[in-house]
Amino acid sequence: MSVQYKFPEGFWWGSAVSATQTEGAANKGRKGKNIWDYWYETEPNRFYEGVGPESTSDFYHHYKEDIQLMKEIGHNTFRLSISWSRLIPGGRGKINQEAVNFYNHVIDELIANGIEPFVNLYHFDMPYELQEEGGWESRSVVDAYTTYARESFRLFGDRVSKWFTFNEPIVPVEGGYLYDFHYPNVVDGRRAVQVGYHTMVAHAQAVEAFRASGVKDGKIGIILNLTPSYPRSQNPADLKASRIADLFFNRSFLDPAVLGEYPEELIEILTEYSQLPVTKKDDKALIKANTVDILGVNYYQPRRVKAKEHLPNPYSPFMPDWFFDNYEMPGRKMNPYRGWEIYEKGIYDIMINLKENYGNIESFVSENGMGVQDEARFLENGEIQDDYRIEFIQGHLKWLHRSIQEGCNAKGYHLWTFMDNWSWMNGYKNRYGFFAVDLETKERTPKKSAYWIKEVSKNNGF
Ligand code: BGP
Repeated sequence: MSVQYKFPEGFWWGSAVSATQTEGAANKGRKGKNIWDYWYETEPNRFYEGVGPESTSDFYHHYKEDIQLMKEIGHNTFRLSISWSRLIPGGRGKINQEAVNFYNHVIDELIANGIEPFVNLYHFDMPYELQEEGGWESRSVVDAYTTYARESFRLFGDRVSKWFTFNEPIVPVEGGYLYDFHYPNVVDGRRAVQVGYHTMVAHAQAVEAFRASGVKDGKIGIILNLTPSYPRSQNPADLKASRIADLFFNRSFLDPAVLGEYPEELIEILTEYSQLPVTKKDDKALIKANTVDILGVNYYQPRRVKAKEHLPNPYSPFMPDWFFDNYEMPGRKMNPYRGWEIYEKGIYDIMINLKENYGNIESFVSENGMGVQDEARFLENGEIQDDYRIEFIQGHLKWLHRSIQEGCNAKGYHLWTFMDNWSWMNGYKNRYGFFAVDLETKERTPKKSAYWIKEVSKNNGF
């Protein structure tokens, strides 16, 4: 078979999951409560079809079977997250030995099957007690997170060498403090800025702890959902709008994580509107000294932006969208089953940007995927015929391939996600997996894309 798009040797093929969305056993194994457990208990109606975080593929009990399936479809890497409230119920204090055993088993099983574990520490799942203490608004929570990170390196760093501090840290800022789709449902730009800033300090402290931990040949990074910001036109007002959206939603984490400093223009805007966060004297040096080794890039869709058409209400709390409006570009290609734009070239633009402006940092696509509503309609002869997903992945891989040919330092591709999973407020609305799961029987069924990716991984291209 001739392979037109051949990837560099050792390319990472795999998929990504998060603890809350996959493990299940939300109240088992001495796990503490996190904000999702709490929010679901108190407001179940806010979750799609009233389905909460207890309802998953139950990776907690099925990990062995799942790791065999990963091996079967050619994964050589797999990203999971540790649940903070499972490892340290309550967020600080005593380590839960049952959790240590569980993660040890998963890590050992992956390695025994030739799959390198990539471990992420925080995927939207604040321990409930720490949220009560103020969550990311509170500096003591930043320190509790650092201890959690240090303990994780100590417990698992002998076998795990790729570590990530946060997945999409901007999302809890947007969801929890700007747009009301994560707990604690605050809508307040000033508090959002503080949360984003403290997350970055927590990240830098974890990187520092990692370097002191002596994990052998280890790399530490962060996973960012980089959403290229494209202006409606080249007129100065549109260009400015897209630059500001980029500052808030990409560069607010990308610059300090990779370059060790915040963009001047972002600081100027926050200064002008009196929105600077509370900081400590040594933070600047801490962030400067603890930049990442590796960057995970999550990419689903671009952001299209135009100049603001209506002036902000001066009495409303500060919001990033004072500065731009989203733009629905006519003729853009849409995912008809999810409502997000599909723009494959975005992945290339991101990689070129990393090459040109971020020292060509080692990176990989840590999430990319196509969510589909009511996917059961594509079931034929017991298999979901997800040709649309194959086409989606292929389209993105072609652009990724091109970026590598042009010298970008991209090392792998992880699909979101391995198996259909519970997705925060969206429950099981959008299906993303290579595998479908029956939530009653827990039976796993490969989709057509699972057979396809198996070939791609085997041939290291397509
Ligand atoms: C990313 C998150 C994942 C997952 C994915 C799909 O932003 O890292 O956790 O939720 O988005 O999102 P959804 O199921 O809402 O379509």
